[in-house]
Amino acid sequence: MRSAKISRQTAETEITVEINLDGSGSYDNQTGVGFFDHMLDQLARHSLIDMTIRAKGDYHIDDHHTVEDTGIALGQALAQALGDKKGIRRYGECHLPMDDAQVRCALDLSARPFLVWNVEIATQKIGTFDTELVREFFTALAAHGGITLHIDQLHGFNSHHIVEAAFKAVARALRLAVETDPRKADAIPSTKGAL
Ligand SMILES: [Mn+2]
Repeated sequence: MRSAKISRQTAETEITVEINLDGSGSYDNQTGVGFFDHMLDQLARHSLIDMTIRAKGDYHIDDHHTVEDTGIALGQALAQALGDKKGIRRYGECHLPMDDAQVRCALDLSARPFLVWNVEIATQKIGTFDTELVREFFTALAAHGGITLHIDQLHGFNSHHIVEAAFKAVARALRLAVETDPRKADAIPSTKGAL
């Protein structure tokens, strides 16, 4: 089983992330930020990566550090669980519709972190959640997971739908990318021989 556990503590947050890439999409995510938990649950469910996350942060300031640092820890866990990346498909993509919203994700588990973010979220808040934190999360995930991550919104007007479609699109793309390619299960998917 390709799994990892990361514990990360700073003056701002205390986070534990446990994942299993070869799971069934079970999840138990408690970050103290309700809408964010809902999104992390989507990420697990639709990637089929088992995910248990516990986070405590400096909520008296705002949710920024908690969301960003969870992205860092989850990225580190992904990189660790992937190891040398032998046998994986490496690339994944998905066009994901959710009612009015459609979001496309294309990603490469390249070890070359890069986020392309063409998403305009209609409102500043979803409930009490600051929508600008979605980009912060994916920036941290790409940087620490070593992911070339492209997220493009094709359309949509409802903020909840747009953000949820983004998380689900990334989840489905991630599922493809981390899965084993049965035609080449014994090799690292790069002409360089390393990723
Ligand atoms: Mn929802």
